[in-house]
Amino acid sequence: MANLIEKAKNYTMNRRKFLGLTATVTAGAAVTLTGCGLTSVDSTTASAHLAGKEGEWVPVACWHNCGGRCSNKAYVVEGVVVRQKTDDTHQDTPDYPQQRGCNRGRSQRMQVFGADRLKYPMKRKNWEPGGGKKELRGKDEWVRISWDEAYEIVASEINRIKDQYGNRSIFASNAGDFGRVLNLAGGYIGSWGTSSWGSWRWGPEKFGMAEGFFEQSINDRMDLRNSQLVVIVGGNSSWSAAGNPTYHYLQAKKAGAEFVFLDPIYSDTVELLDADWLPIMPTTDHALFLGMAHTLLVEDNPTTNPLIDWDFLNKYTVGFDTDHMPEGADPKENFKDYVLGTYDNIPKTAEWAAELCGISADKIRELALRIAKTERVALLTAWGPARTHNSDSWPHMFMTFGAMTGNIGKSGAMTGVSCHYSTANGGTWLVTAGGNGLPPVPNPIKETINDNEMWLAILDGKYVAGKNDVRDVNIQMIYHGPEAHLQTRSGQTKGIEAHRHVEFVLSTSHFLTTNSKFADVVLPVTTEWEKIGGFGGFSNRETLIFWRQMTDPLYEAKSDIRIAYELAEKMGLDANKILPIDEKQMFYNQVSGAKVVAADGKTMEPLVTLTEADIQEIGAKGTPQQGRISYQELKTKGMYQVERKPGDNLGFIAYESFVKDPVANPLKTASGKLEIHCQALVDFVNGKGFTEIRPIPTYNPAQEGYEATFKDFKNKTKGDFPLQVINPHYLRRSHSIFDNVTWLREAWPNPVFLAAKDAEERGIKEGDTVLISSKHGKTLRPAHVVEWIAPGVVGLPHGAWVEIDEKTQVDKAGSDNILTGPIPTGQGIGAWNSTICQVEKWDGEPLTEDVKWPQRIVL
Ligand SMILES: Nc1nc2c(c(=O)[nH]1)N[C@H]1C(S)=C(S)[C@@H](COP(=O)(O)OP(=O)(O)OC[C@H]3O[C@@H](n4cnc5c(=O)[nH]c(N)nc54)[C@H](O)[C@@H]3O)O[C@H]1N2
Ligand SMILES: Nc1nc2c(c(=O)[nH]1)N[C@H]1C(S)=C(S)[C@@H](COP(=O)(O)OP(=O)(O)OC[C@H]3O[C@@H](n4cnc5c(=O)[nH]c(N)nc54)[C@H](O)[C@@H]3O)O[C@H]1N2
Ligand code: SF4
Ligand SMILES: [Mo]
Repeated sequence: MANLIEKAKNYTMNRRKFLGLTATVTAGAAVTLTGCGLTSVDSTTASAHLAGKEGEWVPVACWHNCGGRCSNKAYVVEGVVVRQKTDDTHQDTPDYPQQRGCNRGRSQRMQVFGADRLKYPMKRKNWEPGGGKKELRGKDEWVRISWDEAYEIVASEINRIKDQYGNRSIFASNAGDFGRVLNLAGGYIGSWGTSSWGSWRWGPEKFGMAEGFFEQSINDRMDLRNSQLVVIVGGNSSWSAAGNPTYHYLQAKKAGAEFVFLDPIYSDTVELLDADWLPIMPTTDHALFLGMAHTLLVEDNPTTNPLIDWDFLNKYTVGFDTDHMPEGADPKENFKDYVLGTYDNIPKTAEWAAELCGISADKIRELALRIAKTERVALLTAWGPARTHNSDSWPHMFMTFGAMTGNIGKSGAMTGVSCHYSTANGGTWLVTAGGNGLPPVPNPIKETINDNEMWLAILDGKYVAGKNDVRDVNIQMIYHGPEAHLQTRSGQTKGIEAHRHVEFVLSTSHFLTTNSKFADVVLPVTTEWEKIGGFGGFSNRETLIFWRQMTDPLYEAKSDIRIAYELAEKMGLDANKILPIDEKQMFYNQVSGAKVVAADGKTMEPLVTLTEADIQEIGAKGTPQQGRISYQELKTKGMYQVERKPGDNLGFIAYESFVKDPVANPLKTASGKLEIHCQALVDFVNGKGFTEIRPIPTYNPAQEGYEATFKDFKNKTKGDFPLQVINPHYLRRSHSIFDNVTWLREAWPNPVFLAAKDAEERGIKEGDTVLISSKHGKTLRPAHVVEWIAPGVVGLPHGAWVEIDEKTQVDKAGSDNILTGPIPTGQGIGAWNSTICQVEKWDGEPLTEDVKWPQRIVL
């Protein structure tokens, strides 16, 4: 081992050798070494040394917001991760499937021990108090500093800025644990947004949808097998819901369900399920559903051709027609008359919808009738279609159509969100982790700025705080914590400008991410592999993943909360408020507070058996308890999964109690019913102060949606930005995370997906470097010319780290948010899938594959 450590230490000596190491990593053969603050050694040396030696499988964290949550284990020999594996704790069956990881999780060691990990605190070379050549942010050199100097700089800048401009001049869009010290120091302005959910975030609870939360809007996976038809509006689980969801869909298929997808992409999921595909133009689903509603209204005859579930509408909803209006509402403002065009003279016919959405009127009618004539339909949607401007009424429309067709609250019939961790498996949690017991440190400042407006607010000095409430603001410090918002929020071009505008930018980070690249001071933080242990959140309802520490903190990295604590001490604040209990106790609280569903299928009881010896081993205070799994077994297995069987009492039917007895179990709306006319939704959305909606689900075209690609929509003349660009969540990354991992760069190149027709019209061939331009920015990518995306739609995978070329000022990395605009609408939706663009052949230097680009190794 001594030789191995020596060799690795030498590698850390200089940058060139580090780059050499990176090449080894790229070749895919490196192992990782821990315990002495080192990164990688070449595989021959390591293998020779470690061959035949016994190690241990350690359950390790895979903690990203990736839509999955899987078992991940590292085989550790003498502190070296030799290989990784995933769930093999039980046989894999459709009813009781393994929780297997994806290729990102299996590459996790290349991230944790990457040669590009930040090793020391550092400052920008030209930084000076107050800024110092602020325009160099993003391109300056870095200088190593001690933790002491780092705390000194951060403390004095926070104090200087708050003395000079007040605490309202400090901005953090997700401060995480560091927020505790900012709060102790008087607080900061935060941000808000609908992020993942688009218009599903808050609006739907106003009209009665999604009892509890979105995961309770659909039935569970076992019940999905009772559906005869599954209609999925924008959803590609095989890319964006890793783990078992696609497998669950497959079980429904095997049980006899037919599948239809409305999606601009003929995805791997559509192909796997041998589904019917309707290539809809992004941002137009609402129009298509109105066309279907119109079809049903004009063709329905309760005796000869029953297509609408009038009983359901009459008993469970208000606002569908004049006879069923909520108290005090204008009777003209009903859904039926809107669809028929009674007052606006625009019947929302299938032909009207076809113009707007790109699906023919015949196909729209056919789908409407197919749904209406099938007894048990699952109407499912992921969030992609809702991450569009002005989509605030879209969930309302979707629910209304579900109600019209009676697909709510019954076995095999459901209408709701199938996305992220609850894709194809809705319901309440059957197993949960305990809280860590850390009391909050409240932020004295209650103001927050919408994500879409934050960069503009920094540049222009004002923001919208609500209807008729525009406020002045003077942001002079930005803090970046566990988020990648300069990369993942709209309007990145403005974001970069904003970062060069303020007096101080601080970032805590694992790598020189976009946030950190544009900062003045960067502090290295530990990954979960270096922390004490815990549970993975956002799993599926049946599974709880447990992980434990596998290495001491690497280099000089510290956790955010430790940094907050030490900074508070430096600033003379009451640091004990930051960490009133220690990290071991926080870990213990999560374990002892974990719960699992009892035999009755309802009550939750303790999950983990803890003995006196276990409590001592953890080093916490507590009392022994009896649970379902021993602490020692949990430490080895790394997970607990509730075993499911068809017909067990652990299933879930969304809205079941409401549908059984709407009087005894009303929804949380003013009327207690599903509100197709919903004043609360109007008050909420219009109250945000951006745009306005009506109480019934009317179609509101997106800024930068399909219609905006035309100069003259009537004559179908295209404008300067004739294409729509959407951002599929991509297998290489979890958002921006993993983009720097060379194994994944090699496995998943990062092209732009172009429809063959669009490519041909532009003389673009497979592999050509193309320039993608929007109103807001420009980026380059190699073209991948495909038949599986609707002509007119461009697929730019989400999350690549921006890389502005100094000569051309064009991004080379395919950063999605270089193209998006900072435009808040409605409830402040992150409206990434409503962006219009042009694509052309690039006549500059062609791109090289990004797997060959140098890693961002600093110091
Ligand atoms: N154009 C476009 N933009 C989008 C989307 C889109 O489809 N298109 N999708 C949106 C969606 S759905 C989402 S959820 C968001 C995601 O937006 P973000 O949450 O901003 O994205 P992540 O890349 O997950 O960023 C997490 C960051 O936290 C860092 N991190 C992890 N752990 C720690 C820690 O302990 N301490 C510190 N200090 N840092 C840590 C990671 O390294 C990473 O840089 O992106 C949104 N942005
Ligand atoms: N690999 C990977 N998986 C992830 C993530 C990741 O970054 N990488 N992120 C996770 C997170 S936080 C989230 S929120 C989820 C997001 O999960 P989703 O919202 O499901 O993900 P997307 O890939 O953005 O979109 C899904 C589908 O919607 C389609 N679509 C886009 N716009 C429209 C539209 O206007 N109408 C219709 N009908 N379809 C449209 C796209 O073509 C795509 O097939 O993914 C999670 N899973
Ligand atoms: S799906 Fe997510 S949690 Fe599972 S292995 Fe992949 S990255 Fe890790
Ligand atoms: Mo998300």
